[in-house]
Amino acid sequence: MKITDLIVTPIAFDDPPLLNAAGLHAPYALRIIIEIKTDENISGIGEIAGGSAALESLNQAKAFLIGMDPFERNRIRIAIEKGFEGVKDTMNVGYAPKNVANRIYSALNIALLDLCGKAVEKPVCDLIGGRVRDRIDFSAYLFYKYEGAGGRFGMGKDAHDPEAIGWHKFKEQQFLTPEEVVEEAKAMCQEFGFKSLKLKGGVFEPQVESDTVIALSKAFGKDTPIRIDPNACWTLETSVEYGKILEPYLEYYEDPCKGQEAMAELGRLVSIPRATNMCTTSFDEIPSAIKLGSEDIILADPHYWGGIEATMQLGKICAVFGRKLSMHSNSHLGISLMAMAHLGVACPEISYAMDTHYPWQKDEVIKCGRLKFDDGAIVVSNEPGLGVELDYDALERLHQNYLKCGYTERNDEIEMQKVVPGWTVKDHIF
Ligand code: GKR
Ligand code: MG
Repeated sequence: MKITDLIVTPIAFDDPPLLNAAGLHAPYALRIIIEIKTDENISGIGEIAGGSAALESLNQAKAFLIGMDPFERNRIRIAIEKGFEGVKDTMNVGYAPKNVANRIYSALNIALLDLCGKAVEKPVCDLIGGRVRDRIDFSAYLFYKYEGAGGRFGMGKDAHDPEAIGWHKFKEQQFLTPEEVVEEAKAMCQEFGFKSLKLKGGVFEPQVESDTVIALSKAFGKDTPIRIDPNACWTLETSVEYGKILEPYLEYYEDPCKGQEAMAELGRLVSIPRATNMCTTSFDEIPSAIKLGSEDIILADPHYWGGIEATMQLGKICAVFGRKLSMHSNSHLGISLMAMAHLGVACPEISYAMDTHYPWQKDEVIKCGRLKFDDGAIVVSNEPGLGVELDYDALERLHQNYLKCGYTERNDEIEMQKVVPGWTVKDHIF
């Protein structure tokens, strides 16, 4: 079998006004859908974060793929690594891998595994060693949020989708206080069955966010695991102060402060497990992470660590060096959810409910429409590949969204400045 084409399609889908340490989500989230085609009429699909650098690099990657056998994933990876050697990733977020090759190969690896699975009629989890479980739990990803639906309905009181029902209607409300976040958590858990909670912090004064964690714990009880992620905008001192307060409530403390040194020092002063998707984000950073002791849990992500197979290897490395493994996420659709789920059922080292932004989205790009959570988990079937197919009409609609929406990069800081003039990430330190 030979690869004949790589089709790269940028898309934009509705994203509600969620708040984080970098600012505010724009009304549209950007992703790129790829499809690798072969001379045997079998193709594989993948999905990664959007932006012009990734778009350009994926289009360049085509040259390294054409004519290759999709089963030769190691050769393809080496060709991509050589082809993009030294090219820095310009993605505008702190947790992005430092080089383009890693992110581009991540997307290709997911699509190649989907393709190979479809060719041999096996699910992706079987190609990476086989499943160790049939279902993988996800956690409720809670955000402080302005009122509105995102997309063409935008933000604010008049920005509601008249057709939204159930959870989608509820999620258009504002969630800004501890009490409102408890309501959000209850509604999300009721709809999807999640049993763990993650609060995206780094938005308000730490006292408000600490009160929110405590309110969640009171509402859900001590047996519900809770995490907070201020995305490194708390100083070490603040992280220690609130770490001590939150010790009895947290399952893990995700990136409160910035950098491996500060996270290591935090570990000496506070006894909650520390997790990261910011200070240790690639294999290159593991030696210093181990030397310093900067985290207890690495939040893996097959979109950043070099794909599904590389993330399996990360699991083994984590086990050797006494790290645990959980999962990071970004605004995404069903192809990514299934890539994460196949990894989740196959990787023995993943021992926490994984993050997903999926409940915040409404659009889909796959034929079966929105994927369903079964009591908080995704059940991985024996369907070949990732088990999902591209819906070309939906792809075209979301591509048109991309062309019309006027966004080509994610920039939460600029979005926030539209609401709070002069707001900067640099000054947003607690
Ligand atoms: O979507 O606002 C967001 C998150 O803050 C995302 O950008 C982060 O990558 O989910 C993330 C995390 O740091 O865990
Ligand atoms: Mg995080």
